[in-house]
Amino acid sequence: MIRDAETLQLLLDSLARFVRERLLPQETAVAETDQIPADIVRDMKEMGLFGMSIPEAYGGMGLTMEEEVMAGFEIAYASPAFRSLFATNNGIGAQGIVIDGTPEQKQHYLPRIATGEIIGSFALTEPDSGSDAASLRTSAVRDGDSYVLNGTKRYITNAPEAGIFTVMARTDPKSRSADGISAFIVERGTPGLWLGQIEKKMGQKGAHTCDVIFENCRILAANLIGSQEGIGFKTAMKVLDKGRLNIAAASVGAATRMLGDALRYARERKQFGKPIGEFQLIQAMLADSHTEIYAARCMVIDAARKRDEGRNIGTESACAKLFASEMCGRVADRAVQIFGGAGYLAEYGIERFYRDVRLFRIFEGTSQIQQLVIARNLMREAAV
Ligand code: COS
Repeated sequence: MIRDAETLQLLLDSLARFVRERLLPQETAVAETDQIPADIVRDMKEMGLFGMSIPEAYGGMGLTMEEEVMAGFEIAYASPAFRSLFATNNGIGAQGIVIDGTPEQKQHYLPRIATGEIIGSFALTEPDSGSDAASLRTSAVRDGDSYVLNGTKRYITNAPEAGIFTVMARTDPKSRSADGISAFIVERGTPGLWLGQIEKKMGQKGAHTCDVIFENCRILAANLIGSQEGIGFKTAMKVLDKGRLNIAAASVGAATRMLGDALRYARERKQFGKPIGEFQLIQAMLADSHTEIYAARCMVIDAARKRDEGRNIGTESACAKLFASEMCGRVADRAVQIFGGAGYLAEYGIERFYRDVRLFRIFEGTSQIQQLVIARNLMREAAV
């Protein structure tokens, strides 16, 4: 749902300008230093990018899902590491509170998330629990007015920067399934909360990931999301339904960028006496990429509109994430192919995108998990 087309266009134009004037010139430096410059972070905060999906009542922009994915298309034109810094505040690192938090939890945390004063991070995955998220073992034991957490979370995006973590932990030790899981807000600096080393990754340099370790980490019972035990897995799944749409939008934005770069190269690079873009085999790669980006874009917008209508979009967001992230991988591969030898060199930047976007097919649920979600939902619907 677009509330006011003119206002949205102003936002999209300012994002496009910010991307081209401020982010693109810094891409190489970010990849080399593994850091986003402080002045860019400051500008992101001033533009409100940390609070795009936080309700206006808590100081955010309160974008609808449709507006947010359109903003996502623009932002993801730059290296994914830039969006990653504020993506968790708009997505998985804050939505647990937005969707299921108590009024007090929202009031306490969301305003600071909206401004970027604190970074939110989402801690679901563990060393032995990834796709099978309901098998997680981190425990939270009630002790008076507190819970005591023990366990390790792995591959946690933005954990090194995070001010708060949404942590899924098992409150019912007798249960091995989803209904024994609860979600908590844990603040950085809580005694017993440790961070591991920043991981070396294939790509997305500038975006950081590490383990989050809880050793008798005592938190207030008031930080149980929704003030209710046993609903944490569902909270996590609802958060991921939205997060997967954000990744789908990022895939569309990154693919658009790579196609743009490949098209420019195909017009400039001459072989056999003419630009390679005039050869039909190159044209086929350009055309297929454009077609698939268009399809993914339509799918993401349709799913976003359905979410704005209040519909359950578990299937649609899985479809969008599956199709858009796989599409992005194909576009990355074709873009490298069109660049030829230059595509393999760091200097041209396209190999960096090729590595960066590989993550889209993995995080917030692998492509195989999206297939499983879609097929299971189809089977369930067919059975009623
Ligand atoms: N919204 C609301 N509730 C949901 C839901 C959703 N999208 N998906 C599942 N649930 C509910 C189910 O309805 C069920 O509740 P009931 O028992 O009351 O019916 C409960 O959650 C358990 O669901 P389910 O039985 O489907 O859980 P499974 O363990 O079989 O598997 C998958 C669920 C595999 C889909 C889940 O574990 C998953 O998404 N895994 C991937 C995790 C992931 O994306 N990790 C990335 C890390 S975060 S970057």
